[in-house]
Amino acid sequence: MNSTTAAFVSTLTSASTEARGETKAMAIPNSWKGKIDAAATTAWPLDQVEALFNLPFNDLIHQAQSVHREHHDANKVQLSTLLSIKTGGCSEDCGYCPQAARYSTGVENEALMEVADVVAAAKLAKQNGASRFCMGAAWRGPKQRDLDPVLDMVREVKALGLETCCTLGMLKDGQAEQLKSAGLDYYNHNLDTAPTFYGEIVTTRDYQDRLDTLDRVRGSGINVCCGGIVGMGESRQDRAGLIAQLASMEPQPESVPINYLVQVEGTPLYEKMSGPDAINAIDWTEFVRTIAVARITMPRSFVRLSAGRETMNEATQAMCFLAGANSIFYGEKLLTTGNPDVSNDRALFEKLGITPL
Ligand code: SAM
Ligand code: DTB
Ligand code: SF4
Repeated sequence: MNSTTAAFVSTLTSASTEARGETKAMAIPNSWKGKIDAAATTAWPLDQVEALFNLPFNDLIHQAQSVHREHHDANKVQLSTLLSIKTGGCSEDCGYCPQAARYSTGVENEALMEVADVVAAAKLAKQNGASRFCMGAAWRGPKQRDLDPVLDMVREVKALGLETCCTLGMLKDGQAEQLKSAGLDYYNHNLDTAPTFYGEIVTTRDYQDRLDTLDRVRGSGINVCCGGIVGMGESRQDRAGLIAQLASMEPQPESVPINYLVQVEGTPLYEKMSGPDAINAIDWTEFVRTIAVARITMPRSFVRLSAGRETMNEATQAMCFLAGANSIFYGEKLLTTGNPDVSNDRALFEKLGITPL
């Protein structure tokens, strides 16, 4: 972070102290816009991100909406449709994931889909109004024999006039370049949570593995889609740690999915968050805060209100849009779990005067 941005954030820090009643009411600097611009290319230390989280809710949302309007059309939301092209049976131990082979979640394993079936699903997504089609595979990472048919899928989906996205796990040297040549626009690979909490959620690969794949994606010229999950029992400091990592990437990710944990029976996190020894999941204000802090710290990124919308009411989703979310997963299914009906999303957009990008 450069000195101008640091000065601005230090205003926020003192404002949040003031808001706790220690001094006067918060004053929002008139000249903050230029300073926020600087944030797009500078690091965000953890304490400065925490300071944003600690702001009074109304101040935080006001700032997030102001940043949002500076960089985006406030009434447009981008629509991405997901398809699980290879389902279940995954070797990894991600504590949230219904597709890990080691958990009994009821997900049926399915081999890699035929290219023609993927293209048919993409056509339908386009007809329904999606502009991006995201193909997800339950792999630790693709072997070359897995990647070859995926390259065909990317080529054919791209030819339909859709933006293409893949999430296939960790990439080895040269794989991102092959995806780029096939026409891949975005690669999704999430940091999931803060480095300090990551070991509680996943042990079969580490944070550096995630960062290495993200470097390969960036190096190939593919746009980076990288975010995380909240509501996994992490602290506010961990949520700030995730956002600080994302916002400090140079350049920042073009797309930032913020997922609210979908609690799937059989996963360790279901037991932790819903079982007899349940700890409290975060409430809606904390989720909206996470979206707002992502928006302020990553002003140009598309912030996606991702998994978990099925358990959110319309008012919470509307607050997320107000806080700067400008992308959603659109279609009745995420990968293996549900998502709001297209007709419900259309009705919500109508009520809010939002149109698809
Ligand atoms: N296997 C690849 C990987 O892990 O990168 C790609 C697919 S994986 C399912 C994509 C992302 O979905 C994960 O990184 C995680 O952030 C998100 N995800 C998986 N299960 C979830 C759940 N139950 N709730 C919210 N997000 C979830
Ligand atoms: C992302 O951040 N969320 C999506 C997408 N990237 C691949 C996946 C959500 C998965 C939710 C659980 C499921 O449906 O299996
Ligand atoms: Fe496998 Fe990805 Fe699920 Fe982890 S999140 S278990 S890597 S499918």
